[in-house]
Amino acid sequence: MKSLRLILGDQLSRSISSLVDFDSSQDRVLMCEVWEEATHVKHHKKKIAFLFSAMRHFAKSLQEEGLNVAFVPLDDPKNSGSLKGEVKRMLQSEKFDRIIVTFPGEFRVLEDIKHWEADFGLPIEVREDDRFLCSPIEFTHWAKSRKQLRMEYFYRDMRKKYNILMDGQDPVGGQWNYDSENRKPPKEGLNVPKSFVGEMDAITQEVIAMVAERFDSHFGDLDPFYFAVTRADALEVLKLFIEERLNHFGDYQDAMIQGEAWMYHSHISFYLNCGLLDPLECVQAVEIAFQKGKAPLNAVEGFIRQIIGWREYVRGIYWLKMPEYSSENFFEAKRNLPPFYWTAQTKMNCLHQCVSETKQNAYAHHIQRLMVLGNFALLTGIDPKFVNEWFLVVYADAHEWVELPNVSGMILFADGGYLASKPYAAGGAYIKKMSNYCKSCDYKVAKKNGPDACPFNYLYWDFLDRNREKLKGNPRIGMMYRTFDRMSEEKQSSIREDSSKFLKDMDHEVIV
Ligand code: FAD
Ligand code: DLZ
Ligand code: SF4
Repeated sequence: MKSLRLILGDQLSRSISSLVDFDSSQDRVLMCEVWEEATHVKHHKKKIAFLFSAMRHFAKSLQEEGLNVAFVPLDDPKNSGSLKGEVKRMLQSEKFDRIIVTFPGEFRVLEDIKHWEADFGLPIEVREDDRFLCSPIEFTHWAKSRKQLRMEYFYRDMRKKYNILMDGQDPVGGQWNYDSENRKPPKEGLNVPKSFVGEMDAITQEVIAMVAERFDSHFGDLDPFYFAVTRADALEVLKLFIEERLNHFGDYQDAMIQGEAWMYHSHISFYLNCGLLDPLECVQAVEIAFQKGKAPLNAVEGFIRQIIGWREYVRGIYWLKMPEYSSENFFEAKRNLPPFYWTAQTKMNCLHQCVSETKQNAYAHHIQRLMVLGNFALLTGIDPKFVNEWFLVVYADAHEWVELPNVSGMILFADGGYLASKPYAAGGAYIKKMSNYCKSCDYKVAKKNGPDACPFNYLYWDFLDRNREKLKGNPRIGMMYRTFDRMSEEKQSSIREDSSKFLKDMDHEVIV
């Protein structure tokens, strides 16, 4: 059976299920750079350049191996602009018996593919994406047997299933989770290692020039470009992480330092999500480092939890809850996204730093996304639709299956508590503790009210106050309401007035 095997931009793995049983005597691979995928949201320039360059390198490596690959570059004059259009063009030029594709990373794309069989009159085989450690069906079974979903229990099952950091039936070290050891504030004089800088070969240079020209109106800087775009370089990023950063990953997982965009994180999400790295190989490499005594348990367990726990858990929720999940809005938040999410022009130094780094790197680490950028969107009641779009645009690792649950579930609590047990809302004290941003801020983090008080401080209480009806039954928030209710009336009025003025200014695009 002659098969057309479509490889999408986030399926750059040699072991991808759509390439298994490839028949070199007649099959063809189709890969295409298409306008629709690059612009259905206006992705960060660096993200487009990264994915296009990685796609071109992957296609080249398949060709060098002898596979018959049709690669359609964006600037091919015949490029129809859509995945479906390119499959159609291929079918018009050559006869195939079936189309094979691996389960895509986005509901929108899956829905489109489902119609192809009827539209093209050809069988289409959608194969499972076995790069993930838990299939959507397995996750659905797991979820159905529970009243409440919690990542921690899912994670423990994954540890057991894949025998990772296990000592028989027990977790290595006697504890499943070492999170309480992973919240050290940044100390003075930390010497954060330099991050990976990939070599820009002719392919990458050509892609960058094209992106500069065709996607000029998109957000973000193209220079400097440092991403790995081949599997060999992505493996080098992983190796450097294990050798130079893993040791401190646990301790400083939540820490933020001005000017240190990369901290002790691994920076492998881009490569995991487009297929250049395999999650299990990363986890096993880190486990081996632990067994050789090269890294402490709190770092190793914390890292492994992110990958076999959070990463798989959010994907499970995405496929379980789509399409309704994309329109959840528990707090009925309606506010527009303030312009400083694009311009970085704000007096709040933490937000200024995080947006500036995002613009430059198409990367921010987890706590910047969660406790600064996300926390602000939650407290100020920005419509989840706009917040999701922003997060999908700006990060080079952003694909809807992972972005949407993190934004709607983890930061905005838009699903009413399906993914997380309480909103991750916090005042300025948390940012002060975990960063040095407040030292260079126009606002004073120690002040609770007044024009120079840290806005996070009053916005936090105002958020709780505004959403009392929706949150009062949450046992994890009850204590905060008791604290608010003990405040004097005068203090409560100041919180409401400061918040109202701040939000009004923000809505009128006054620089806040
Ligand atoms: P590390 O801190 O080194 O962690 C190791 C790996 O664990 C990551 O590479 C990633 O694959 C995985 N991981 C860690 N946390 C999560 C998580 N919450 N969900 C899924 N995987 C996780 N991650 C994405 O890959 N794409 C996104 O679009 C994305 N959007 C996010 C939006 C918000 C609002 C938040 C709070 C988090 C988001 N994350 C997303 C999760 C996390 O912030 C990134 O995976 C991480 O910052 C990537 O950097 P790193 O590779 O250095 O991660
Ligand atoms: C993110 C992205 C971009 C920017 N461009 C393409 C592209 O031109 N061709 C392609 O096959 N994939 C691209 N991707 C990744 C897709 O969005 C991803 O393949 C779908 O979301 C399906 O998972
Ligand atoms: Fe951010 Fe408030 Fe600190 Fe300024 S004072 S950096 S706004 S937390």
